[in-house]
Amino acid sequence: MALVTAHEAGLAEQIELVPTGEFLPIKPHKGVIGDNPLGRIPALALDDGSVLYDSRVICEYFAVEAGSESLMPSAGQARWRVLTLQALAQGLADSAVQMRYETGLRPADKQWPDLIAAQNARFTRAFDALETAWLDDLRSVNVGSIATAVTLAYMDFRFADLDWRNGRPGLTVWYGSFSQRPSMVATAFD
Ligand SMILES: N[C@@H](CCC(=O)N[C@@H](CS)C(=O)NCC(=O)O)C(=O)O
Repeated sequence: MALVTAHEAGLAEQIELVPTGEFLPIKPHKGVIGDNPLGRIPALALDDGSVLYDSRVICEYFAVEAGSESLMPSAGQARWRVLTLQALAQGLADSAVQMRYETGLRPADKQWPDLIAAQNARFTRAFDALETAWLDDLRSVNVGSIATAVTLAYMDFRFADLDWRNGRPGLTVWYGSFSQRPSMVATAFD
């Protein structure tokens, strides 16, 4: 999300990416912990020595640095719609990352089926909300639509079997187009 926003803001070339290598919650990364006590990425170290963390904060920073009112509206109804869409997509992404740890990392005999079922139900509700309530908002390129596209890309990357496109034609067409943006192509999961 941060990198796509950086590209859309025209700031990508000013960012130096620092590879972390293997990145697991049970093995906190020493370098990242020094920058973010939560031990999570993304974290953005600024030239003045300060560090920003959490995608939402970094995305807003890029939008403000670029002076882009469209990427992150500064006031009014437009701002609340963008922030709420971003929160929906970010909440979905955070749950998906947790689900990845639960199903991909935790030993099978320690997994909790009720939690997995509840997370899957949450994914379904969020995909349905995007299809029924947010398609108009998704037409603009802003931190909310970017968060949505990146989260759907993550779903394709890690949870393709969930088949989020099934029964959601509007979201499918929207993502098919948005994912072709140079910012998305340049930062695609591999
Ligand atoms: N809401 C946070 C979530 C960040 C997040 O969960 N990042 C993952 C990247 S895969 C992470 O750092 N996981 C390691 C951990 O949770 O210890 C954000 O968007 O910045």
